[in-house]
Amino acid sequence: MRVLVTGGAGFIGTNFVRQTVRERPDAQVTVLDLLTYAGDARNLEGLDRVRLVRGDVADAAVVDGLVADADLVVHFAAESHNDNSLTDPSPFVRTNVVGTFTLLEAVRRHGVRYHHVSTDEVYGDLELDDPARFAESTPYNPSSPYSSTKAGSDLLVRAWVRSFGVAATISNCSNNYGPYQHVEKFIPRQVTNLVDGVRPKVYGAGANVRDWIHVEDHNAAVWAIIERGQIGETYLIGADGEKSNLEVVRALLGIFGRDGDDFDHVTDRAGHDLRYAIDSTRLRTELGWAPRFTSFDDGLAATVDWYRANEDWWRPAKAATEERYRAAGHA
Ligand code: NAD
Ligand code: TDX
Repeated sequence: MRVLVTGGAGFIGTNFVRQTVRERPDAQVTVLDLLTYAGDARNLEGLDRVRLVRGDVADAAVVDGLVADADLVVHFAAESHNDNSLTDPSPFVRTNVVGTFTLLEAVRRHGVRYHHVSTDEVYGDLELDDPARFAESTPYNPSSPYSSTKAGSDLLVRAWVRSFGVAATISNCSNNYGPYQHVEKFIPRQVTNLVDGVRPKVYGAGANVRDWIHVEDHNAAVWAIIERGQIGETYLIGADGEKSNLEVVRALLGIFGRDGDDFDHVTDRAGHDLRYAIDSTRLRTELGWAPRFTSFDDGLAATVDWYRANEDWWRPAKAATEERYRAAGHA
């Protein structure tokens, strides 16, 4: 099977490619990645059956040639960080909206199966005590330039399925953690601060809740949807991992043997979503998926070990990332 993976040099895409090569001897992988600040060619070095093409998902000529040679397209490429979307939304519109449009036109022309990787943030946020969680039927209500461009891209996919009969599925997943995540994101930022002896930085009061899932569980669900999902359908992916930001920071401080109050509160994010929570019943009952990483504490400890063992991987991006946070008032 010839698989085109967009964004395969980023966090989730890298883990997807590595997992695919490990578990699927029949897969030939082509990665299309622009290698922005968030992509790293080193992540794919030495992998068998993987070819990396540096290019833009919004470049119709490049995309057309690669899609023509694929049996399956899995679309991870995106501008993915909410804070960056508040500083400069423009690449979010181009990559997330125009990039998805460009891929959809190519899969339509060539009749190629397409899986669209999206986020639970398209549903907006929940109150802390809301008994309901996000489900496939929840109306879209995105808050940030990031989540609104992801929502727009999902709606394009739905329209291309209905109007043109494109063979697509969509997944909306909650917050991922694990190896190869950029140091701008919450968990790697705090882990690498702690390695450097710097206090973790918590936005506002820290009461915001995220529904954490290990990246390998996310990617196993993506494969389940590709293989057993119904064309035209959406599946929510989540592992019942709700934690407040304070709980996560305290767990990290514990791993590093530091006092539980040894962190700083910093300026909150504008429009900060309060809580995400996923009901993944459909994925579990219809497709038989279940998470393997059922202990967040164990998954977090393994992730910390990975960052400790791979300082040469994250170190080059750390200072510039913290400089951006200082400029935005989050340091
Ligand atoms: P990431 O920022 O780590 O990686 C994005 C990758 O896309 C990078 O390799 C980057 O170089 C590449 N890219 C950016 N613009 C491109 C362009 N124009 N053309 C080609 N490549 C381009 O992101 P991630 O966290 O791995 O997220 C991957 C996908 O999963 C995104 O679609 C995101 O919305 C979605 N998602 C992420 C999470 C999460 O917790 N990280 C949760 C749910 C869904
Ligand atoms: O230094 C920080 N301190 C802090 O308190 C940072 C970087 C973040 N936070 C908070 C903001 C959020 O409540 O931590 C939480 C998680 O923040 P991010 O890692 O920026 O993730 P989030 O905004 O929740 O979005 C993530 O999950 C959904 C991914 O970045 C998205 O790509 C995905 O769609």
